[in-house]
Order: sequence, then C-alpha cells, then structure tokens
Amino acid sequence: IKHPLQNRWSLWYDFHNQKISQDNWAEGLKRIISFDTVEDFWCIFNNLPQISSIKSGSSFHLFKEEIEPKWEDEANKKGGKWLFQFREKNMADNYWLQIVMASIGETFDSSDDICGLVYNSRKGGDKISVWTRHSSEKATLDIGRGLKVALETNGTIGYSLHYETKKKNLHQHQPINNNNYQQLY
Ligand code: M7G
Repeated sequence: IKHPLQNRWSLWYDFHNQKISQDNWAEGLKRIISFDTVEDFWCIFNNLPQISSIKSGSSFHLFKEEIEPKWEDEANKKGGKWLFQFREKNMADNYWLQIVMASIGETFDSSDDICGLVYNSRKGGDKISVWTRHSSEKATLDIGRGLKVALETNGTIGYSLHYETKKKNLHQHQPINNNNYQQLY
C-alpha cells in the first residue's frame, strides 16, 4: 500500500530564451506528470534532472492538480507569490527539495493557501517562488515563515501580488511602484 499525500500535484515545464509577451506565455506551459503518493513522488523526483542542472530560461512548476501555474487561474487571481532569489547554485538542489517536501507534506500552517511552487533558472540568479491564494494576511505570513524555515537561509524573501506584477509588466515605461512588494522577513 502506498502512502497518500493530502493533495494530488502536477509538475509543469516551460522554457523561453527571450522576453515573451503575456498573451502567449501560457502556450509554452506543458504539464508533465501528476502524483498523489509519497512513493510516486520519489520515483518521479529521482528520475528528473537535478534542478541545478536545468538550462537557463527554463522553469519547473509544481502545483496542486486543479490549479494551473498562471496568474489567470481562479485560485491565483487574487493571490501572489513569496520570492527567494539566490546565486549559490550549489544550494539549489537542497533548497528545492526542502521546499517541495514541506509543501507536499503540508507542513506549513495555512497550507491550504498554497497553490504551488516555481523554480526559474535565470542568468541573473535562480528563483524559487511559493504561490499563495492570499485569502488572508495571516495565511500569507504563515507561509512566508514556513518558507524561511524550509530554506534555512537568512536571505530575504518578499511577497508580491500577481495583479501588481501583471500591471508593471504591461506598463514598463512607468516607474515601478514597489508599495506592494513587502520585504517582510
Ligand atoms: P517569468 O518567467 O515568470 O520570469 O516571466 P522572468 O522575468 O524571470 O523570465 C516572464 C514573462 O512571462 C512575464 O514578464 C510575462 O510576460 C510572462 N508570464 C509569466 N507568468 C508567470 C505569467 C502568467 O502567469 N500569465 C501570463 N499571462 N504571463 C506570464
């Protein structure tokens, strides 16, 4: 008998090597596989390339199955993300494994508010994000705290709402308004 997870999760992949418009970004998203047991998770995880070795410009998204990894999904619309960016490539595999295990193991307070996780491999420094529903400030803060604990880092993380990210992206000629980007930890 396999050990069930509380949620069923899907792994998605995307790659873009140049600036891409919001209009066709989602076309590049591919759902690779889903799992809902501990055993299936390890089987999949052990057969994937290490996250530190994926090519620059690519991203992995691990989301609860019913949620698509885009701002436009009903669950993400009013939500946002905790972002952690780092340059220590040697830490990447461990950071990713810790945050993945904490999420699928539902170890966070307010883990119902978690929509999914994103790993972006980028030249300027890789990024790990935890997307949340932002149903309440408390839930968002609980998850930020959980992220810090899982990463065991004293680096900073910040929260931004997707609709703010979207707006900034559309009006890039305007100065960036950072009011909604809180460096809380
Ligand atoms: P990214 O890959 O999240 O980060 O977004 P990056 O700047 O490190 O590459 C790159 C671009 O993809 C954004 O500026 C948007 O144009 C587009 N994009 C990213 N996401 C997550 C979304 C999304 O959820 N919806 C839409 N419509 N576009 C997105």
